[in-house]
Amino acid sequence: MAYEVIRHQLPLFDEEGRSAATDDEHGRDLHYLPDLPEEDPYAAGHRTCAGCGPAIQYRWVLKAAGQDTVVAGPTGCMYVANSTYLCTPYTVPWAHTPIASGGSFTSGMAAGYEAMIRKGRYPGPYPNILVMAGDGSAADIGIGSISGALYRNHDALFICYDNECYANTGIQTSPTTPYAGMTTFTPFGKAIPEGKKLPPKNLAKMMAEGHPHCYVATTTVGYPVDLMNKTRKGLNQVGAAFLHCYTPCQKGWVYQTSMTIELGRRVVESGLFPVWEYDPQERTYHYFHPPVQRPVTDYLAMQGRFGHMLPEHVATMQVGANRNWEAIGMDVPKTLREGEDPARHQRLHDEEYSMPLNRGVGA
Ligand SMILES: Cc1ncc(C[n+]2csc(CCOP(=O)(O)OP(=O)(O)O)c2C)c(N)n1
Ligand code: SF4
Ligand SMILES: [Mg+2]
Repeated sequence: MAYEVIRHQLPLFDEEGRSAATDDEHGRDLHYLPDLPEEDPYAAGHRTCAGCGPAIQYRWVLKAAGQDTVVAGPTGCMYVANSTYLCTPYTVPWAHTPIASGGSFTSGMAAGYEAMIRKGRYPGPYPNILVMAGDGSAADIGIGSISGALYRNHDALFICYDNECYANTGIQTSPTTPYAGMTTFTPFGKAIPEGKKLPPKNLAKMMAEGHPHCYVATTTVGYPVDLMNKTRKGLNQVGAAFLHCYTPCQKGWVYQTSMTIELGRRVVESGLFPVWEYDPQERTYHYFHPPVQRPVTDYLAMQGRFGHMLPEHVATMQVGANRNWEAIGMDVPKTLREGEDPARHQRLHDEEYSMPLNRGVGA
């Protein structure tokens, strides 16, 4: 006899007033998160850097998922810094996987739970099953195993926490490192003054276009309610879902540790990381149109990894951002179009955006 597989349906959070700071009854500032769940499956006590974007993402994703959750984590900062011997921040079951096998390991977990529930060997309900893989894993070394899991439509949520580098091994370039982003493998110099020459891999669009039956979305740590709701939508989907989350790495990007959330908003407001959702039923994309449109310099100037950029590199970056604005159906304001001209940035470079000497990656 086969038993029925009962699945959770997690309610969505209210998005109203998410930009308003509120105090709860205890006087703690919950900042635009009025519904923040008290439960913390990713508790304090890990060893990530101060201001670590991936750690913030882990905390919010697991708050959204709740206690009936099992988590996998391929090798990367969020494995190493969270699994010190005899110490763990997780209050839910967690397992490490090799960097290449986040997708296959997680699909095995999903298939195993389904089989055990059907055979009456696990009482259910079907738990929330998710994996959070770095960009080196999800966009590069382990992309095949995640694509396979999405294609086979295992009932789990596959998340890429994207800090745009191989952080754990010393800030090397990954496929999502942006154009001109300095890493230890893309230093700038006379031969290659921009540092990184290639544009980033469009991971989320690859996943949506390549697996049209899956729920796919992008988000950033700048929009906590959006991140938590997309986590819940991905888990509620019966079948595979993929979430690509922008998560700043203060060590690799060289910025003030308090600016992680601000960067998560500015990258969207400067057109460099479009936030969207792909609906597999309608087969359509829903794009978020931010209320503010900024020049890319508002974003670049906050980070030491871009401190070497010359006017022509900034102009190239603005060209990419402007094409993104057009792709998501927004007008490109005149000032942003003017930013496609390197001569405009020479003045900004001389007068407004002279940054302190770059201290180097990891300093
Ligand atoms: C097959 C394989 N190649 C290389 C490594 C070495 N390695 C361990 S962690 C890591 C960086 C992973 O980068 P990412 O997935 O982006 O996670 P992050 O460290 O940035 O959090 C690498 C290359 C490995 N563990 N396995
Ligand atoms: S190096 Fe970057 S990703 Fe790794 S723990 Fe530090 S801030 Fe987080
Ligand atoms: Mg990474």
